[in-house]
Formats: sequence, structure tokens, C-alpha cells
Amino acid sequence: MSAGIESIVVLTGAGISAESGIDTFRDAGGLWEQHSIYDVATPEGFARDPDLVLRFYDERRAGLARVEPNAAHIALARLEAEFAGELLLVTQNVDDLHERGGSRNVCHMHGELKSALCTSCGTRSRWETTMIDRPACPVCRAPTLRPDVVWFGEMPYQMQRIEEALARCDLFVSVGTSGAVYPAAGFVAQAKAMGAQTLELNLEPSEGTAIFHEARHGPASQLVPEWTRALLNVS
Ligand code: BJW
Repeated sequence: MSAGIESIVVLTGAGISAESGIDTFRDAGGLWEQHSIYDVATPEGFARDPDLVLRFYDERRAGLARVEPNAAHIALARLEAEFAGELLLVTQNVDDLHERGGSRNVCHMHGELKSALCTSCGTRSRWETTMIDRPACPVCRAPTLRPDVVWFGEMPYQMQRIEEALARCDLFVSVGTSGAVYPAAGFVAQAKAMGAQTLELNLEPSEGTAIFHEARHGPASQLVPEWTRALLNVS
């Protein structure tokens, strides 16, 4: 699957960070077994009980200090550095493991744990600490920060950039995502309709597995380095 490939879109999901120790959402014991989606991942849940939501994200942000990128993140960073064509790495993940694995150009379509969104002035600011204590927005000083993540019913970030890349890519690769959440779950069909080859790398068949031209099942830390080494033709 490497001959004539000039443009690649890689989509990653929670499964790529699972072996680093970050819980996925829908696997057994995942985040949605521990918390209700409606309570912690919707604007309505935030309006109802902001303390619950701020604490949930404060804990996950603090947890980033206890995890490290794994071989899959590192392999994608190497691909970015060595692939001669165009690569867009789109992640649904709000962690920073792609960046810490060495990727420079990461499109966080569902936002980032280390970013704050001010609901008063709309500014997005780098944020490393807590929000439960209602810190002031660095720009307008209002105590109205929320996690800069995309909840159900909200528009994901950078959709135009992603859709343009999907339309011109020769290869679309999905890594570690259940294919349960749109619009990301629809990317494979979009890319395929425009003529791209499509490859799934996931622990188990995703909800959309039948749409892919090829699906390989196993841990991302094994499948991703195998795929990138073959594409780059290196050992
Ligand atoms: C491994 C592994 C290992 C484990 N190795 N693999 C069309 C139809 C129906 C509904 C909709 C629709 N379009 C939109 C909707 C509504 C909604 C939606 O999708 N609902 C569904 C539930 C049906 N979507 C939205 O509301 C989105 N917004 C929107 O659509 O705006 C309008 C719009 C209009 C037009 C164009 C564009 C947009 C927003 C969705 C926001 C999702 N937010 C969350 C929370 C983010 C913040 C946070 O982290 O808390 O994003 S929900 C959660 O799910 C999170 C994830 O990014 C996302 C996807 O989860 P992911 O990554 O796939 O994780 P899992 O756990 O589901 O799967 C892990 C996989 O890894 C599994 O398959 C494992 O097997 C595998 N795995 N270990 C490899 N070691």
C-alpha cells in the first residue's frame, strides 16, 4: 500500500494512547463506564454541574504528567519527519502524547486538555493547571474558563482543513478509534469516495471496519510502527 502515495491523512483515537495508560471511552472499564457522557461531555452537563465537569477535566489534565508517548506516537512522528509527501495527522484525542512523541503538526479536532476556552471573550489559552478554582481568563480577566474540548453537539475544530485534506489524500489511515463518533467516523467514507485507499489499524474491528479497503487488528504500538516502517521502506 505504499506505491504512488503522495498525500496521507492519519486519524487517531483513544486506542493509540491506551498503551500509554490513558483510558479509552468505550472499552470495558473506559471513561464512559465511569461517568455519564451527558454529565461530563455536553454543554448541558456543564451548565448543570460545572464543578463536576471541571474536576473531571482537571483530573485528566493532571494525569498527563503520569504518562508517556508509546511506540505508535513515536512512529507517527518519524513518519512526519521522513515522509516526502504531505501528511495530516488528525487526532480526536485531547492528550498531548503526539506532540511529546515528536509530532510537530497535529490537528486536535476535539480540542486539548492543556487549553482553556473563555466563555466570555472566546480566547483559547494554553492551560497547565486547574480550573475548579475559577481562575481568571489571561485576556479578559473574567473567571469564566472551561476546558477547550469539543463536547457532543459542538462543532469540531479545523473541519475545513480536514475535509480539504481528505479530498486530496491518496491514503487514509485510522488508528485506535471505535468509529462511533461523527464527523470523524465518516472520514473513511469521505476519503474513499474521493479515490483514497483506506486502512484501519485497531485492536478489534471498529464500527466502520467493513468500509475500509484493509483492516489490521492488534495493538497500535505494534501495528503503527510496522506500517510506517513499510511505508518509509526502512527497518
Ligand atoms: C486500541 C487499543 C490499542 C483500544 N491499540 N486500538 C451522524 C449520525 C449520528 C449522530 C451524529 C452524526 N453526526 C454528528 C452526530 C452527533 C454526535 C455523534 O457522533 N454522536 C454519536 C454518539 C452517534 N457528534 C457530535 O456531536 C460532534 N459534533 C458535531 O457533529 O457537530 C456538527 C457538525 C456538523 C457538520 C460537520 C461537522 C460537525 C462532536 C463530537 C464530540 C466528541 N467529543 C468526545 C469528548 C472530547 C473531550 C474528551 O476527551 O473528554 O470526543 S466524546 C469521545 O469520543 C471523545 C473521543 O475523541 C471520541 C471518539 O472516541 P474514540 O477515540 O474512538 O475512543 P473509543 O473509546 O470509542 O474507541 C477506542 C478504540 O480503540 C476501540 O475501538 C478499541 O478497540 C481501540 N483500542 N486499545 C489499538 N492498544
